[in-house]
Amino acid sequence: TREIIIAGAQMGPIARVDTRESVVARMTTLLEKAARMGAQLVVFPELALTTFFPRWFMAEQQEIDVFFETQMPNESTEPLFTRARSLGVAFTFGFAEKVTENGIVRRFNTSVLVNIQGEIVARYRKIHLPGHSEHEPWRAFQHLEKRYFEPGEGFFETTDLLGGHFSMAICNDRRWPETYREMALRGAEVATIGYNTPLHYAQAPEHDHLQSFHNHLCLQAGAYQNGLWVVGVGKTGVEEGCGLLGQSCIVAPTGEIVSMASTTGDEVIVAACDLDRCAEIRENIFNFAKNRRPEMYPLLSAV
Ligand code: ING
Repeated sequence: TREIIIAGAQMGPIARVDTRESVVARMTTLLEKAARMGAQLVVFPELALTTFFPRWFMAEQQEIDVFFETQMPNESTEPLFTRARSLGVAFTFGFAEKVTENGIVRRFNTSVLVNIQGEIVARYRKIHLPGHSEHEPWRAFQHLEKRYFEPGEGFFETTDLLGGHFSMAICNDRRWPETYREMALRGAEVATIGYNTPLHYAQAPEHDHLQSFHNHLCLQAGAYQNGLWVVGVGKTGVEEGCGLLGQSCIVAPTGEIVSMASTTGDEVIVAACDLDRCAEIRENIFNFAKNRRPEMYPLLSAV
C-alpha cells in the first residue's frame, strides 16, 4: 500500500473587506488542525485568499486588481508557507494571479502545489472559465470569470509528491470529463480540485436544487472512470449574500465518497488514501491500454 493522509480544508465565507492576513490566519488554523489529524497534504478551495469577486461587475481595473496577487508567496501568505514547512505538510490553494510575461500583464485563476519544504512545485491556471465577460444586470449576481481571467495555457500536468502523482484542476474544470481522463492518461493518482459554486445558476434556476447532486456526480464519475482519488474542496456558506455549495469531499478510485464536510463553514475533512487502490480500476475495468478504443473516438481529441 502507498497510503497518504489527505485533508480537505473547506472554507466558509470570505467577506469583501476581509484582509489577506485574516484569511491566511484561518487557513493556518485549518492546516494545523489537519496536521493534528495526521494530514500530509492539505487541499484548500479555489480563490482561497479572497471573496469570490467575479460575482460583481467592476469597471476599473485597479479596483479589480485589489483581489489579485502579484507574487507567491508574498508578505501576507508567507506565514502559511512557513507554518506548513514547520509541520512538514504539503498543501495546495487557489488564488487570483497577476503576472507580467514578455512585457504583457496577464491574469489567471490559479492554484499552486507546495511541497513539505514550502516550495511551489506546480502551478495550474484554470482552463474552463465559466460565466460571461460583459455586465449582465439581469442576473442576481454576476459570474465574470471570462472578464477577469484569461484561460490558462498549461496542460493538466502531474507532479510527484509524497510518493504519488498529483494533478490540479479548478472548479468548472471538474464538470468536464476530459479533465480527469487527461490527468489519468498522464499517470495521475490524485486530482485536487478547489471550487466556489453558487447555489443559484442564473441561466437555469430550475437546476438550482441539483447543485449538490451535480457536484458529487462529476467528482465521483471522474474518480471512477479514471481510477483517481479526487479531492473536491469548496468555499462555502453565504458569502456577500451569495450562497455557495459546501459538501467538500474525498472520493476513492471506486467512486465512493469516503469523507465529506457537513457544515457550511471552515471545516477539515480527512481520509487515508491508499494510492495503490487506483490499480483496482486502472488495471481492470478502465485498463486504458487493453480496453480503451481512442481510434474509435476521433472527435474527442479534435480541436
Ligand atoms: N463556479 C461554478 C462551477 O463550475 C457553475 C460555475 C455553477 C457552473 C453552477 C455550473 C453550475 O462550479 C466556478 N467558479 O467555476
